[in-house]
Amino acid sequence: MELTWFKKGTIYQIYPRSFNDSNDDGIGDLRGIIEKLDYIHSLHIDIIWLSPIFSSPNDDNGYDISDYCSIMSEFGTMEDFDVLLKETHKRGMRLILDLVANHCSDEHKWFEEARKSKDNPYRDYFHWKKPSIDGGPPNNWKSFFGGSAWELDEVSDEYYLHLFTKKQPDLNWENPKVREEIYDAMRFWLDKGVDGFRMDVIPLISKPEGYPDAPDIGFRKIIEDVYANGPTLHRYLNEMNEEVISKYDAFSLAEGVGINEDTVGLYVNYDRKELDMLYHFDILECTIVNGKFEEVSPFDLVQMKHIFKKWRDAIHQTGWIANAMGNHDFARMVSRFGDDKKYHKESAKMLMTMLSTQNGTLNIYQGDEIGMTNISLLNIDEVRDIQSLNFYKENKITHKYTEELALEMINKEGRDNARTPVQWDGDEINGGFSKGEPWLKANPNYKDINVAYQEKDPNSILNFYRNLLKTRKEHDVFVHGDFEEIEFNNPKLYIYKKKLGKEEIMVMLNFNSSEESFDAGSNINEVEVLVNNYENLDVENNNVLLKPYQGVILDLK
Ligand code: TEU
Ligand code: CA
Repeated sequence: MELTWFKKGTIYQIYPRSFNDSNDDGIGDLRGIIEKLDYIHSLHIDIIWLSPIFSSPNDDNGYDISDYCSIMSEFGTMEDFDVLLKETHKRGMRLILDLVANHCSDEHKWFEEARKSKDNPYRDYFHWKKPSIDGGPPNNWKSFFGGSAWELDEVSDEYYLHLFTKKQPDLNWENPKVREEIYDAMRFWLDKGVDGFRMDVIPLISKPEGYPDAPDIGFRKIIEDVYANGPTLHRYLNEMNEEVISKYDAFSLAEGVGINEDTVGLYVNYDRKELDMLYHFDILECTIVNGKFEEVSPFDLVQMKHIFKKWRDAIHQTGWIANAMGNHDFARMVSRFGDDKKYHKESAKMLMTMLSTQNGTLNIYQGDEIGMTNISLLNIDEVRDIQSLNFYKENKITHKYTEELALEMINKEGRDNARTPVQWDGDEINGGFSKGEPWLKANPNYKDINVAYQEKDPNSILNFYRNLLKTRKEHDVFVHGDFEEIEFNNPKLYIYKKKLGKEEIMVMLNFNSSEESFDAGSNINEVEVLVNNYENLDVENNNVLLKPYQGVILDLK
């Protein structure tokens, strides 16, 4: 297997709205990103992924696109984009865009036309159905963001499908014209020199024939069995690859919603020529039992080890995946999987030590490199995320939870946690993100957690990430290799050895806030320490004593 640039590369995800605001209107923008390219480069990042930057009424912050070939006015101009691309390439980095092709905005020309009449030439770009006998929606499908997935269009007395908000009508991929439109948009950006796409909810593009009711199996299973993995999906992914992606030096990174270890191969196995990689939801959702704002389970390390192992085995030597512990849709990784108070620094470093030694392409989300944490929004007026707002509204009707509890759940799981402005400087207003009023408030802890302070501190999370990512570049065994698990059922420690040709490393991670010891099995006193989030490693004979949240990588060869 060849370790191509996109396999070995580290991806840094930017959520442009929250990254850096160059003109102080409170919204991050492309010029703001350009200002920070040297910073990103200094992290040893290879690939930048931009969340959607296309024209959009921003019902879902750009995941509702009204024109696939123009830039959202708040973010800047096409000229800004061209500069951004050029400057990214100049630094030896690549740039990928977020292709939202399952749905578009209801303000896209296609939908505005389609809703005019039943015989409009664009009608068949979307999914339309007559009401059920009682006049209600055609089936029982629920939207990801609450309520029915169907919206009645008064003009034609037909419903259209929207798996997300009603301002995000699903595109009908069975229509060859739709596919051609999307492929043309992809070519437009690839011809400019873009290096690939992250593909939003791509497993959902093919709908089950006849739109059957979903069985009562819980939302997560419904996604897998009903919404995702549709009958024509793989034909289209193959077509997209053949007609577009494969013609360029570019790659596809799919959002693996609704995919499990049994189906992943159908998407990413090399011989199928569909997608280059995907990131799955099992780690991101491992504390979310069925869906957001329902049941939450405590973080369980052994379960997480099983997940990593399961996915590793599923694509072993046949395909490729990417690994992420955070993105713009989930609460902050250090708050979820580590300790964002007493052991903030230690746990943030340890978690990335783990992620960077899992097989696959490494995905990092903006702000995690300084250990940004969840925020406590004080009341519902401070909440911006449509998913959280819809949950709150729905709860006002159902009264399932008290209003206090609903807000608490939003603060724990809501997407705004990951979307607060990046904390550049502790001495500047809004953490240096903007001098204007930010669209979502900055986390007040920017005074302690910020890039400027961490630049000066050699032991900061930021400088640790730099060293870790640089080390990863020098050792392919971080990126892939054969695993040997040690003490697999230990609920506090995650220990493994990895081997690739002549390279061999040992990774030792303590997920606990107390010291933990284990028997290393052989003498590791003499070996080189590649990475360590503490100054020392405590070894006596074969016995290793790991400090709270200590993470160490040893070079065994
Ligand atoms: O996310 C798809 C998705 O499955 C999310 O709805 C996810 O389940 C949820 O946020 C977790 O509770 C993608 C984008 O990443 C997201 O930002 C968009 O809102 C969504 O698609 C619609 O485009
Ligand atoms: Ca701005």
